[in-house]
Amino acid sequence: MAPEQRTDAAPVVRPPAVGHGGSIEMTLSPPVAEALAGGRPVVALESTIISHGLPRPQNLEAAHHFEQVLRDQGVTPATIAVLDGQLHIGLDEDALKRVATDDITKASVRDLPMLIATGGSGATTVAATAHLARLAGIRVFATGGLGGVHRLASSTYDESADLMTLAQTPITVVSAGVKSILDIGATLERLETLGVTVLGYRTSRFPAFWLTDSGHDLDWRVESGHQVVEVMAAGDALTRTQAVLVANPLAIDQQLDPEVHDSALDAALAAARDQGVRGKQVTPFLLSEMVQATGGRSLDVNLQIVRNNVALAGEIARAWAEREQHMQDT
Ligand code: PSU
Ligand code: MN
Repeated sequence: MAPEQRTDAAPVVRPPAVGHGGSIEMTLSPPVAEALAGGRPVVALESTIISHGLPRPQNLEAAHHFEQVLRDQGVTPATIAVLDGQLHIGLDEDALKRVATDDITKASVRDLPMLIATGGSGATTVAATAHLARLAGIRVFATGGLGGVHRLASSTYDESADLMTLAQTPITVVSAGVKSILDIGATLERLETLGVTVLGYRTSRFPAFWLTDSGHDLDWRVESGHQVVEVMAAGDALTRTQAVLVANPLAIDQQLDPEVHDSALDAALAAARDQGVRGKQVTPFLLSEMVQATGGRSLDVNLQIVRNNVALAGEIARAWAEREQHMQDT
């Protein structure tokens, strides 16, 4: 999938046609196109976290910071979004600003065809970002917390499309587990059913986003980015189509005070219930209630989580690029 270099605009790649819809054009930022063409490490980043997951103006600052963490490691960031019907893999400054300051819609994977068809714009969730990253040939993706099974799912059927997408997308996602706003046990059960490989990074317990330990045991633990890469390669050799989820916990001294966490969470869940919040508003609503209820402390912890995950994803992407290079040389 070699990008066509154009001098007047960002390079565009055309992945192979799927079905009878014709091929789709993606706009790769010049740094992303160059890194992919040169076999250098790239990490995908989602944009919903910028538009809906973090309050303004910290969100734009955070978006810059996450990208810088990768550049400092010699890894190219590819923040993904849909702008005016164009699939953008890697955002320039103007595009990042639009995602952070425009009232852009939250776009999951099912929304992508509509945005393309109508020239619309959307900030991509984990599901949509994973799908597009994969199409662009990116293997590693960092987020804060994956979506999952909501607490009242047995009556609301509210389960994030992130899970189904990970069942269909061979990509490695680094996440601090899933948020305690969700039913963590049910989410782990669904990940098992869906065939997603779950690895604890230097832990045998699934993290709970703001908290280091959800209390749920994991079957597998890895100690290094190189080990994750061995698992990815084995998955490829098996022609698996499911994702690898790397669960990266906060250090215990970085977590939100559990008492502050528990009371804020109770308040946030009660507010969502009382106000009848439904559908794709649920996750952004609960996140912003948590920021309010903790006096901003949950936000600082949230930023630390993403920073940690981005750094680990960078390490994995470097190990992956090294391995690919080695395979080519031998
Ligand atoms: N994790 C965060 N902040 C976020 C999200 C996850 O730390 O904003 C977003 C991600 O984009 C994720 C989405 O894919 O929430 C899940 O939303 P839903 O539950 O509606 O699928
Ligand atoms: Mn939902």
